[in-house]
Parts: sequence; structure tokens; C-alpha cells
Amino acid sequence: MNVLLAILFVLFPPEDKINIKDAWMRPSSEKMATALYFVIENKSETADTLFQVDSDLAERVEIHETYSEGEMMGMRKVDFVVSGGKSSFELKPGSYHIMLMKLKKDIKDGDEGEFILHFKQAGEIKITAVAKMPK
Ligand SMILES: [Cu+2]
Repeated sequence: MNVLLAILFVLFPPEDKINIKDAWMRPSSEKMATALYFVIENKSETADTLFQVDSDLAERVEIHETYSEGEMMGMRKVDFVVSGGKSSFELKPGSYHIMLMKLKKDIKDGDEGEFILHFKQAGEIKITAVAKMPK
């Protein structure tokens, strides 16, 4: 790192560009599935991409979208979601969500779970989600 960059880095440390808010999941039972929701707040100028979520709670974790075809509603896996620069992206019921499949244990109302979100720009972000019934 050159000296000027080093000085700038000390004077202006990079602030958190991605902030995760309101993380929650639906209570569910072992071997069943559930969904995780949160708001991605992107404070940087550039878009960032969430492409992977890790969790010890479930055998498999996927990013899903909900879609409708005629009167049918379904959901399917997507490879990533993009949060635009200076904006936020909400994962919520009936829309994008993180699908937790084959839960390793029961998730009861009030339980907390840790997740690692992988962003292309911001890297790994660790979050804690609380289980609650949807309003
Ligand atoms: Cu799903």
C-alpha cells in the first residue's frame, strides 16, 4: 500500500457498506423447512450481490423467489439477489427469502440463529435472526 493510501485509510476508515436489518425467521420443526427474511441496506454507491448464505441450522440453504403463474403460486431457487447502490432490498414473505431446508433442530418462537451472508463486494457478514410468527 502506498503511503498516501495508508494515510487516507487511517483518516477515513471504510464504514460498513452493507447493513442487515430486521432479520427474522419462521418457527418450524426438525426435518422441515422454513424461511429467513431481512433487509439489505446498501450504503455504498455501487450495487452488491448476495450469492450465498450459510447456516448450521439446516442441511441446505438456498436463495428463493416467489412467483405466480396464472393462479398458481410457487417458489424457485435463484443464484443471487442484487441490492442497488444507495438503496435497500427487502426479503419478505411472498417475495424473496432464504430457504432453510431439512432443519437440524426445531426452531421455536424466540429462538435465535446465526447466518453468514456472502456478498461479492462486502464479503462475509454475520447476522443473528430471531424466530417469530409473521404479523
Ligand atoms: Cu422458498
